[in-house]
Amino acid sequence: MTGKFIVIEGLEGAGKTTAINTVARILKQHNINDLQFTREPGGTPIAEALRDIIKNGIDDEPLTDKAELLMLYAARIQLIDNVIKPALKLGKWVIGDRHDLSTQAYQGGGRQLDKTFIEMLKQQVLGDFKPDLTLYLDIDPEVGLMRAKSRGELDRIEQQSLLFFNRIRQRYQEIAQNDNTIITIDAAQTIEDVVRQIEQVLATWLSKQVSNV
Ligand code: Z5A
Repeated sequence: MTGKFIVIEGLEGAGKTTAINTVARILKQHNINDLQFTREPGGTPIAEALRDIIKNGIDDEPLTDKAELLMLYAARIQLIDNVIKPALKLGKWVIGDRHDLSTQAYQGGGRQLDKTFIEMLKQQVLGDFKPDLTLYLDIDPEVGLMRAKSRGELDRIEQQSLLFFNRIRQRYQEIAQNDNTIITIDAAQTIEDVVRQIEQVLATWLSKQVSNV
């Protein structure tokens, strides 16, 4: 099998860290050991510098929604061209903590940036590149934010209103319903049940990949 790109998505506090560890463990059980982990925004020195600006801003200068969007795509293409595509070419499997679906949900749904503008940018920057599988961890924002808060200070994006996060969730759900490469996981379950659901979903998906070879 050649390398595949699997992405974990969801609101803050959805449990992406546990999901990433679960996916890695299952892949290893299937003798897929050559793994590359990525996170977005970030994952290269330039993309990490952009992540810092996106998450924390600089001084009191307001970061406009469009500038945020452009920085996200700049960081993404640095990561795709310099890390993800070379890894896939070498036959590695890439496990991504967020990818373009986050932009559709946060900047499209949350910030309500123009859909056509985002689509045009996506097409120009990413072309046909997309994950082979996305696991979307669906969580009520109130529950997710409570979990995230228990870890400490909230960043620039986490300080937005609940309405903002409800719009993000709605956009995630709409896109997931219409894309069969996205599988929704109920992240409100106990960690043990989330892990079990991911194990089942991934085992089924992997068996289909093997039979497609
Ligand atoms: N962003 C964007 O706007 N547009 C984009 O295109 C991209 C990103 C790519 C990245 O920040 C920010 O950038 C993010 C979206 C935006 N901002 N916000 N807000 P980040 O990487 O720092 O944050 P994150 O991706 O949201 O990560 P997170 O907050 O760490 O979420 P998580 O990884 O899902 O959380 P976790 O660490 O796995 O779990 C949180 C806690 O909950 C932890 O203590 C767990 O033990 C607990 N937990 C997890 N699952 C459960 C269950 N099932 N029950 C009970 N407790 C649980």
